[in-house]
Amino acid sequence: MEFKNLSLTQDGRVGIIAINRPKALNALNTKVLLELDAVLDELEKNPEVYVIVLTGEGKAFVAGADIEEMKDMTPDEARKFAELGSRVFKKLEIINKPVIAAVNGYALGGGCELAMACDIIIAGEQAKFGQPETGLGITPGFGGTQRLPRIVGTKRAKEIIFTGEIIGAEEAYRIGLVNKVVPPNTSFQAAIEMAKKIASKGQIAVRNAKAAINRGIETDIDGGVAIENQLFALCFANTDQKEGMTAFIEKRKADFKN
Ligand code: CO8
Repeated sequence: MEFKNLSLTQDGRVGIIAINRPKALNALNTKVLLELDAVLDELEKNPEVYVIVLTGEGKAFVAGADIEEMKDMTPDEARKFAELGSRVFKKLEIINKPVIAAVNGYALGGGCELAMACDIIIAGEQAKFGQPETGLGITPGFGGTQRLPRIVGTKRAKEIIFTGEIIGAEEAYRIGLVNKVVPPNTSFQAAIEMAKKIASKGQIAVRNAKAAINRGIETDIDGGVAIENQLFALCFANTDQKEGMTAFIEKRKADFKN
């Protein structure tokens, strides 16, 4: 598929999605969401891509859902828009490859929600995060009221959402919203480096670990451990496990094929 609002490129085993509406600070409208939906399908099926990096062109990661498009929506249209975004973000969250968000600027509203649906967030020092929706007379609509408290706890999430406060990268790191803060304009490079490190590991193991964490966190500890046991056992059904352990015994670097 040809994309107009984002680009898809590849660096080795890393698939790179860059949302490309810089004049509107990469605001998410229906077209962007549909392209994101399609690009994720493409990446999920592409056996050459092991890890995905998601970023935004220009000075913003994503400054939110498109206010222009939402302004005159009826409640029914707003629900459909919220459901579209939520479905695409869920696809991103559960896609069978790790996704790293490289956030160099604004990640606000739907942009913060998009970053939170990724597995890992790397922020440049000048990155800004927040859920300013209450200032627009709406609640977050792409999962912010659900993912933010799961990541930073209900007290901090309520404060951020109720006040609409915008926080910097260091504060986002302090509360556990981002994994790493790097110097300005280096988040993309740092994300690629981390992606390549992940791509050098056994990919069945990486994917099973992602599924175990995502599925387990939504259940109790016994259910979660049962999910882990199953996915752990499945690792023994492919050659990566044999290669990884044989390489250890033979004191050489593993050469994973999957
Ligand atoms: N939607 C549409 N256009 C936007 C958005 C946006 N979210 N953000 C920025 N833009 C546009 C601006 O209108 C402007 O366009 P133009 O040049 O044509 O005037 C251009 O991008 C550049 O923006 P600014 O001139 O404002 O740039 P500044 O550097 O001065 O300010 C800010 C940057 C602080 C990021 C500012 O643009 C801003 O506050 N943006 C809005 C942030 C926001 O409120 N985001 C939340 C949106 S709501 C949301 O995401 C809800 C998600 C769930 C939806 C569920 C649907 C029902």
